[in-house]
Order: sequence, then structure tokens, then C-alpha cells
Amino acid sequence: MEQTLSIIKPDGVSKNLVGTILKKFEDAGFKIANIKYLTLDSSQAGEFYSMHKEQPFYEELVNFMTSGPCIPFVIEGDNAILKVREIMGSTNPAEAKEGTIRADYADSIDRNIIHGSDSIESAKREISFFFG
Ligand code: 3AN
Repeated sequence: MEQTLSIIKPDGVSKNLVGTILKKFEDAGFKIANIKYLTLDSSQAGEFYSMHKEQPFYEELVNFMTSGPCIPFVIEGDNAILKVREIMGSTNPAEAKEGTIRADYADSIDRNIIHGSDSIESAKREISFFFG
């Protein structure tokens, strides 16, 4: 049993995809183990994405993530970290497999609907970032 942290980003919330996205994970056999609705401020978004501080897209990423409410949630189940990333699809929706959340709903690499932890260490850090 594994836990991972996902976020329905501001574009997912504004496009009314909350139910659709949660259902995809439930239909795949996962439990939603915790959930919040909040708007990040710049210092929180900057801290969450601190590993990307030197990237050219960092400022736009922080602006986007603070542009409206988002929904961080914990997904629990077998091999959750990897499987959630498969269900999400590639970071760049243009490269994401058909039927994945990003292929079906994301507009671009910098507005890609959903986040999912990429390792056991990230999942631990990100779950405690939002849920203590
Ligand atoms: P993922 O969310 O698929 O794990 P990361 O961790 O590499 O991808 O990137 C974090 C976030 O930064 C992405 N979800 C996306 O919003 C943004 N991002 C990543 N790469 C780029 C890029 N080349 N241009 C613009 N935004 C990007």
C-alpha cells in the first residue's frame, strides 16, 4: 500500500473537472485518503516547487498555481505513485497517451490540470506540505 499526493490545479478546478478527475482514480481502485480546497499564496507555491527555482518556467508556474483555488488530495493504493502518473499522462499534454487526464483535458505543458508526486521521497514531502 502506497500514498501519493496529487493536486487538481487551478485550470482543473475552473474547467469543472474535479468530479471527473476524482472518479478516474476511484474507478482505478484507489482511495481518496485526504483532500482540501485552498488557494496557494506565492510563498507556498514557491516552496512547493522549490526544486524548479532555477527553471525558466518557475515564475509562470508560481503565477499559475496561485491564480485560483486548487485541490490537493492524497491517493492511496498499490503502486499509487507510478500508477497515478500513468493515469495523469506526460507533463506535456501533446506527448500524453490517449485517455490520460492531460491528453484529454490539458491545454499546454504549463497548464496541465494535475500534479502527482514523482517518487516516494516527494510523496512524503508533499503530503506533509499540505496535510502535516
Ligand atoms: P510533473 O508535474 O509531470 O511531475 P515536473 O515536476 O517536471 O512535471 O514539472 C512541474 C510543473 O512545472 C509541471 N506540472 C508544469 O506545470 C511545469 N513545467 C514543467 N516543465 C515545463 C516546461 N518546460 N515549460 C513550462 N512549464 C513546465
